[in-house]
Amino acid sequence: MAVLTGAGISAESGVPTFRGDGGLWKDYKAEDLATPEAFVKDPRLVWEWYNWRRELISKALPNAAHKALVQLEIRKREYTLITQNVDGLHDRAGSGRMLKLHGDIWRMRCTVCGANWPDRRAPLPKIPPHCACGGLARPGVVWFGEPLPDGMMKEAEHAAGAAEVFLVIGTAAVVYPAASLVPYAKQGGAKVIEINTDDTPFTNQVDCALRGPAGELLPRLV
Ligand code: BV8
Ligand code: ZN
Repeated sequence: MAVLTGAGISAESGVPTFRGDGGLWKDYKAEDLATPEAFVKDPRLVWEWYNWRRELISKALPNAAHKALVQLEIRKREYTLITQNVDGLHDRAGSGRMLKLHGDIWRMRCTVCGANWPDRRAPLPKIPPHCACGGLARPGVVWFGEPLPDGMMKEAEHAAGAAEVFLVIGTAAVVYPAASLVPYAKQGGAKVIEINTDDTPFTNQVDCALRGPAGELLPRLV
């Protein structure tokens, strides 16, 4: 079994989704801020956004959907969680092995020496933060236009391709290459079940589209 989650699974924890109503921040769109160009142009603005998100996420709790996946992991020998989320709520719910396709908002990376470390302070005492070497630090996430961490997609494709059941939860399935895991699982012979409050480009291709909030539907499904 393999599971792909997106921002929608954290919506009921109070974390705004990317493309939903809460997805905007001040008058910026996520796509305009989550890019290397935006960071080079104005690291302080990008860090203001991440600082705001870190603070908001630090007050959020994993919801029943995150917890239902932990139950699934305990029960299923073959289980891989693949997440596009950077909020760390799967970790806090108790999920074990997971593939974080887009990185982790609670990690930082130095733009000079490449050091990579965890930092859970919310809010940050000073933005933009710096590395011990003095270099400018960036959030440990994958921005638009950046490649996913080495080997991550290969592992995710292996899990999706081998899965008998592939759950797609709370993702608009518009960001690539993550979204390509849905047709990939289908081609591998998986039964694909989508849990979403709305339609997605794959709704008419999945075996079962459950319409509603993950916090309600996933515990019942599990
Ligand atoms: C890459 C980390 C190549 C940052 C994120 C044109 C121009 C430029 C680029 C492209 C282009 N066309 C395609 C691309 C590629 C681009 C892309 O896909 N763009 C999209 C927008 C078209 N992809 C990339 O750039 C990727 N890299 O391709 O590199 C490369 C290769 C080699 C060398 C160099 C380069 C990198 C993509 C990663 C971007 N980083 N996040 C951060 O978070 O700060 S993506 C971001 O979107 C988040 O990770 C988020 O999870 C992800 C996907 O969004 P969703 O999770 O689906 O969330 P969304 O808000 O959209 O939807 C929420 C869903 O939940 C909805 O369906 C809603 O109905 C549902 N929902 C709401 N509430 C509930 C619910 N469901 C259930 N229950 C509820 N309660
Ligand atoms: Zn450094």
